[in-house]
Formats: sequence, structure tokens, C-alpha cells
Amino acid sequence: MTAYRLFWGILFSFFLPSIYAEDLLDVRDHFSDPVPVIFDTDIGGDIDDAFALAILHTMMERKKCEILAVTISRCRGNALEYARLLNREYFHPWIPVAADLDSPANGPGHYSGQILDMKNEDGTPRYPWEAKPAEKPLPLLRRVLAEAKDNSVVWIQVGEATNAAALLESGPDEISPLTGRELAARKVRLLSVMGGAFGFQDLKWNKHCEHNIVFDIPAAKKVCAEWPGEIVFSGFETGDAIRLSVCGLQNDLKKPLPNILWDSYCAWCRSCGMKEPNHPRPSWDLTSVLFVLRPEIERNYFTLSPRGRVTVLDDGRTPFIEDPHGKHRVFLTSPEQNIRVQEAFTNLIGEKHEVWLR
Ligand SMILES: [Ca+2]
Repeated sequence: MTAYRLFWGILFSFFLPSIYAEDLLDVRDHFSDPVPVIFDTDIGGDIDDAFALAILHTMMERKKCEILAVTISRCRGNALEYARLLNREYFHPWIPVAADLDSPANGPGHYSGQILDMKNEDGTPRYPWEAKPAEKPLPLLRRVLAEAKDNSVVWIQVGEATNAAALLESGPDEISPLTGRELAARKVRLLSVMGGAFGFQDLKWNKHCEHNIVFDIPAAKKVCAEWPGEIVFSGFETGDAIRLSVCGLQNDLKKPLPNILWDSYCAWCRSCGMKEPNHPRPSWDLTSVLFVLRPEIERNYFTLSPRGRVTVLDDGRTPFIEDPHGKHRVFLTSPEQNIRVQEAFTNLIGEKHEVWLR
């Protein structure tokens, strides 16, 4: 055992869990309650959004969650239709998807458009689809929250904070007499964010300007400063240390075909210049999903920092200041926990083909 592993083993085995393990947020009233989830994503850019949505569908099939809506913060390629297609491939085509197709922040994708254009060898569409009108995220978010039980919804934000900031700015309308801030305070139990970078375990991450923050800094500042409820942050360093197993993906996804996740992963690799699909991608967005759906202390997937406050600086850095009255906490993980979480991802990603399609 290296000195590094020994250090973290001692720290996490004896010290941190005794302080923070009992402090994990369980978002269920009862163990069997499905967690109502909003999945707010920049799907179409990096591939982890697609895997994160896929494991949400798997857990919805297990009745561990109910996906109320998929809202897109920055439409990469034709991400709206891609998300609808992924919902359909996972047998939940009724889940509403919303995106602002006119946003100047939109850009090309790495797999969303490619999947929609994909053909079989005989030239027929591999994933047939037809364009439907698009709803913008804000009215969908306001409607879903207005209809939800108080203190029930978990908002998983794995893209920019654009949509959450727009909600906070919204006033009463025909959907709800409540302001967006009032809806967030009354209906949202937890905001689970993949964003920022934190130097709890390695000081170098304090200097990192993370993608989801940088691409909409005003929105990230607003949400960190004004969100009325609890926020847990999975920083860049957490998902970066937990990589998806390429062998696992090949074993679990290649057959039976077609498999939209495998095709998406291959398209992402090709789009990024790789001849073979062989990049063990970080699991950034998946961590924010797993934390919500597997909060059991005995599984020991995650540990949380003490309470505090995250501030977004002008360049996108996200310093954390400890404060017992703060509503922000940050994921801390050990190498042993990272292995356990990676195993969970492999199992969840492969579950569709092991169980549903048997
Ligand atoms: Ca993302």
C-alpha cells in the first residue's frame, strides 16, 4: 500500500465518517419512496450526461425515482430531440423535455445530432424520430414544481445554472401565483449540482475553473448566492477520479444492438478524434445522480464536507468557506469509495440489457 493510499485509508476509515457519515442527505421520507427528479442538463456535449440520464431511467424502472422533466441548459447539436429519443429508448417516452432552441449559447454537439442522423446498413434510420414543437425550460419547470408535493423534488443540475437562475428571476404567472424563488423554497428538497472544483483533497483544484460554471458565470453566481435551499456540489475532481470502464461498456452495451448509449459513446469518441471507442470518461454527471438515488449510509458511496458556502468568482473559480449555518456541502471521496462508485455505475449502465431485454 502506498503512503498516499494509507493516508486516505486512515482518514476515511476512522475520522471523516465518524463526523459526517450521519450527515448524508436522504431525500426520501420512506425507503421505498420514488424520488421525484428534475434532470437539468447540457446533454449532447460530453457523454456523461447521456449515461447519467440512462441510469436515472434504470432507477425509475426500479421505482427508485420518477423523472418529472428533462430541461436543457445549452442545446448542443439537436439535444432536445436526442433526449426525447433516449427517453423513448428507455421506455419512458412521456417524460417532457424542454430547451431554448433560440439561445445564443447553443452550439454543436459531439453525439446528439450524429445519433439522430445515424443509418443502418440498409440505409434506414437507426433511431427513427420526428421533430415536435419545443417548450422552453422555464414554463415547464414552473409547471412541474407547481404540481409537485411540497419539499419533494430533487433538482439534479449537471449543466450550466442557466435554468435554475431563470427560475429564481421569474415572477408569478398563469402557471403559479408563486415567484420562482418561492417555488424553489417550497417544492425543491435538494439541488444536486455537478459543478465547481474544490481543493479539500488536493489544493490544485482550488484554481480550476470548471466548465458548467464558466459557461454561465452570472447564472452560477446567482444560484450560489440566492438558492433558498440545500445544495450539494460534486466538484470536477470527484467525477474525474471515477472513470467509466471501457471494457464494462463494451461488455454491457455492444449487444443486443442497436444500443443508443453505445452508439452515443462511439459517436462521442469519433467526434473527439479517436479511431476506437477507448476513452475511460470521467463520471462527473453520474455522481450527482447516484448521490440522490443511493443515499444509504451503509453503502458508503460518498462523504460530505462540513456545511459552508460556495462563492463563484469572476473567472469561474468556486471557493468554499466553512460555515455551520451554510446550506452548501461538497462531495469528499476516498480511493476506496471511488472504486465502489465505479462498480455501481457499471452495474447500473448494464442493467437495461441484463434485465429488461432478456
Ligand atoms: Ca453535463
